[in-house]
Amino acid sequence: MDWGKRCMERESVATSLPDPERIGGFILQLKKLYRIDSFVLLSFSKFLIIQDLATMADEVILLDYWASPFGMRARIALREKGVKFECREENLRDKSPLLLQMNPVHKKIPVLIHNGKPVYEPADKIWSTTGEVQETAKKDFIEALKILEAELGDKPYFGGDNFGFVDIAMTGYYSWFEPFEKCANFSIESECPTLMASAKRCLQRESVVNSIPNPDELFALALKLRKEYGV
Ligand SMILES: N[C@@H](CCC(=O)N[C@@H](CS)C(=O)NCC(=O)O)C(=O)O
Repeated sequence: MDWGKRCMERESVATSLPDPERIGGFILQLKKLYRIDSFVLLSFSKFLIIQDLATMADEVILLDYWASPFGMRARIALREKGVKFECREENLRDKSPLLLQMNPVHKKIPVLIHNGKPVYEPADKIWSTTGEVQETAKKDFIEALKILEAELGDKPYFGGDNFGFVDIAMTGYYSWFEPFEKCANFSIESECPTLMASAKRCLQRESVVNSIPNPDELFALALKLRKEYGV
C-alpha cells in the first residue's frame, strides 16, 4: 500500500488519474449495466516506444477514455517521459472514425498517434500485413525490442536473477516471436540475441510451459486470421 501511495503521489500520476470518487461512481454505473462484480486493473502494453517520442518535437495524440486503466497507463508514461500530447476523449459506445481508422483490428483505446500514424501495435502488423507495411512493422518492432534489450543488459531476466513482473508481461509476447518470424521471414534472435536468450529462459519455465499455447497453434491462428483479413 505504501508503494501504491508513493506511485499515486508522483506528479505524472496525479495529473493523469481521475478523482477516485468519479471512478467509484463509474464502477457502480457499469455494475448496474453489465452486472459485473470486479475489475481486473492489471495489464501490460508496449509503451517503450514513448521513450522515442520524448525526443521528437512532433504531433502526438492519445485517443483515450478517462476511466480506462490502460489509458491512465499511457498518460502517465507520456508525462513521465515529458512527451507533449493532445488527449482526445473517446465515447466507447460510439467510437470516432479516427479510432476505427487507427486501430481497425481491436477498435480499443488507448491509441497513440504520432504524426498521423498509429504507433500502438507494431507487433500486430508483422503478421497481419505484407510488403512495405510489413517491412516497416518489422523495423519498428526490432527497434522497440532493442530498447528493451538495452534495459535488460546482461541480466538473465528483467527482474535480475528472478523471473519478475516485467518478465511475466513480456512472456506473452515472447510466445509470439516464432509465429512472427515465420509470418514475416526474419530473425529476432540475430537482431536481439541477449533479449532472445532471456526469452528462451522464460519460455522454458514450468509455469510458462503450462500457461501458453504452442507456437505452432499461434502460427496457425495467424495464418487463419490473415486469410480472414484477405492478406
Ligand atoms: N490490451 C489493451 C486493452 C485496451 C482496452 O481493453 N481498452 C478498452 C477500454 S478500458 C476499450 O477500448 N474498450 C472498447 C471495446 O472493447 O469496444 C491495452 O492493454 O491497452
